[in-house]
Amino acid sequence: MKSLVPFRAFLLTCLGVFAIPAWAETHPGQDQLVREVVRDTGKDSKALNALLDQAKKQQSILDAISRPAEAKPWKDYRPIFVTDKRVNDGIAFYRQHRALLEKIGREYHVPPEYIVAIVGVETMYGKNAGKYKVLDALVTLGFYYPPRQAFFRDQLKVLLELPQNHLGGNLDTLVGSYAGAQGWGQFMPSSIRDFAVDEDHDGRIDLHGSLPDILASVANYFAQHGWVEGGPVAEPAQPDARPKPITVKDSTPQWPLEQLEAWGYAPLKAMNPGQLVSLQSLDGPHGKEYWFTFQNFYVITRYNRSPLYALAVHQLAQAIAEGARKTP
Ligand SMILES: [Ca+2]
Repeated sequence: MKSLVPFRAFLLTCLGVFAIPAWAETHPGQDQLVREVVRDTGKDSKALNALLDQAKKQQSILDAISRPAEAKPWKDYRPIFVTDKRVNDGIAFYRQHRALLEKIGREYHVPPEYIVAIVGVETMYGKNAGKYKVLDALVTLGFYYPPRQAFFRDQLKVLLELPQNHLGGNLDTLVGSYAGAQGWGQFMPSSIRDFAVDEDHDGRIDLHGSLPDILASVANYFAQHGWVEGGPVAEPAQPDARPKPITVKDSTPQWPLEQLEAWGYAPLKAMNPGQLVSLQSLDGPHGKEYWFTFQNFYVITRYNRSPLYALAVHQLAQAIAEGARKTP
């Protein structure tokens, strides 16, 4: 018979002791993590252990993180994220919430269509915000996933340290992605701590249930990462017969446009030749695609490091903006 009594409580009952021996921890490294959270926040160790004791390692989470969509080439990635349905739902969402979106856009100096595109790509406008318990996800990846254990352990620590009014629900019932990201914008705990905002001023940050909080938090994330109001995101580049091969380690703009032109990549429209750009070459449906990418593209990659992600968000945003401009 499977006992419902947590393992630690069972041990304590058996042993009749109140000190918690290191070997009694439910997850490897739990005691040390709890000590750090207690040290840094003064939170109660019993309550923290109770939360962690009932969190479960889930093999499905370890499986899910091993097959990210970003491993696909652009020609297969784009059709997953830039679909007619996602565009049309985004246009409808924009029209329905136009006043709120445009107010937030003015306040944070970020175009509303990019805010809409983010919640569209992340969760289909809130419809798929995740089905995993956030605690299970971060316990699984923070304690049982060596390739990125340090990162996820840190996110778990931040989650345990977040004030209750930043969570939009009780910690032990919150759900999110397999990676522990929450809400319509899929914020990791450190992003909730650093960038989420209480836009509706009710004293809580709720990225699950408050549309103003959800949308303004995405806008604030972009603003704090250096979005340039009115600046370009990505523009097609036309290679000449023998363009210089270029490898970029991330999409930080690092060359003046005229340098890339000298290397064999021409813009399709007039742009400031001194403007700093980077270059992406992607495997598109009709062969190689080249893109000049700018500071705002780099900002989108702060949300998700993949250039495919950033280009999908950009193209979805453009399609939504075009549709939303037309009369409903
Ligand atoms: Ca709020």
